[in-house]
Amino acid sequence: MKITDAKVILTCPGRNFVTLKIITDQGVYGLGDATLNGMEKAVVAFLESYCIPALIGKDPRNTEDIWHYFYRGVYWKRGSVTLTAISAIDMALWDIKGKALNTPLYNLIGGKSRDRVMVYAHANGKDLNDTLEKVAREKEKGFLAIRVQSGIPGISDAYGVAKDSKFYEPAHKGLPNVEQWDTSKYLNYLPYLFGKVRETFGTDLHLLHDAHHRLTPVEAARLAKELEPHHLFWLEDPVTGELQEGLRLIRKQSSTPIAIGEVFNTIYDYTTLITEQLIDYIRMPLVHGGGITHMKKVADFASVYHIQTGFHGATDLSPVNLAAAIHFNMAINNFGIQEYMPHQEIVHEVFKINYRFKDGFLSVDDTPGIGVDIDEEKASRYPYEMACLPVNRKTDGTMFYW
Ligand code: CS2
Ligand code: MG
Repeated sequence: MKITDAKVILTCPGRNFVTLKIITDQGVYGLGDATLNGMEKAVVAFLESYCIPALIGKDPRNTEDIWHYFYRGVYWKRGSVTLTAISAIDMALWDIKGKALNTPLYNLIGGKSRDRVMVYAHANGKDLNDTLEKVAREKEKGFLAIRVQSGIPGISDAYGVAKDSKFYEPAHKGLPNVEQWDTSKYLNYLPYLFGKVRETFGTDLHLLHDAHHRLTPVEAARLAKELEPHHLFWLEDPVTGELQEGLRLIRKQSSTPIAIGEVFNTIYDYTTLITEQLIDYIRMPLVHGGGITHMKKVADFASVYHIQTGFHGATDLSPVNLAAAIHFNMAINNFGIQEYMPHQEIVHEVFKINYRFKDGFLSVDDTPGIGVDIDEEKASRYPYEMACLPVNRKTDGTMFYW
């Protein structure tokens, strides 16, 4: 079997998505998600200028060798752009493998450890009452786990809250918007917010929160400790991941579970965090974490340290990634939870999906491979529109983490 062609499909049905399509001499093709929110064209350039020419003629079944060709073989290693391209290639090759063997992807990863995967929704309110209403709405839909984000009194643009009541999408057309941050106001408000959520919804509902990389280790330790009585499912990205040892302080101070790594791209970002058991969930998704080939190694390594998966699944990761993630999560033993922000209906004009939501879980059908297809004609109707993620400044004007 040989790769005869490959192309990148860049489309913008409501937001930009990058999809790699790899075509073989036996008429079978595979799809891989190559979307990197706000940096889409950098991935397109790497795929088109280097990866695609290098793929032609290779046997698509050789997933392990091809992964290393593009990881070990590329001198300038690691980083989100390189690994998103490698992830897309890997996803597409596994899609081809499943189609060629006429079996769904989960069967190639380990078969079924479960029939469906628990997911969590997003409740983003502009203030306390709006947040409680949004939690109630997601609970009504059947979600058993809900990420709670709220506007913070005194902060004009808190992370995770839509400007108006429409769909939350952080990337905006054109150059970055400037958002505002005040750690002290945030830290003073969060315990109160979660106390009210627990008071209103009781203790069975799984609650999650994303600090979005914005605390120092000692601030994160304070927050994790003060949230302990509310038994969060996890506190996400409490600190930026560059300083892995920064998580030691949080671990010493609190039993609140920690999830980190949606911006990570290889196992090397996790070595201290995993071997010192500083975290409880790995967030690194297939689309940015090296695809199935690499993420299986990461998940197996993490399982030795009682760490589970908790893949990133925001709307800026495409349906191809989400379907592949469901297959992966169905197969591995140490699955934790899957983020699920449903894409806007317009996205499903372009991507034909094979997964469905029921009673708080997602499941896929037995279509061979990943099971998602893309309608290239429809995709061509939504041309790319430059959009950037915001930047973030403290109230004194200091540039900070977004
Ligand atoms: C967030 C994301 O879903 C999450 O946990 O961190 O919404 C993140 O802000 C976006 O994916 C960035 O593009
Ligand atoms: Mg996050």
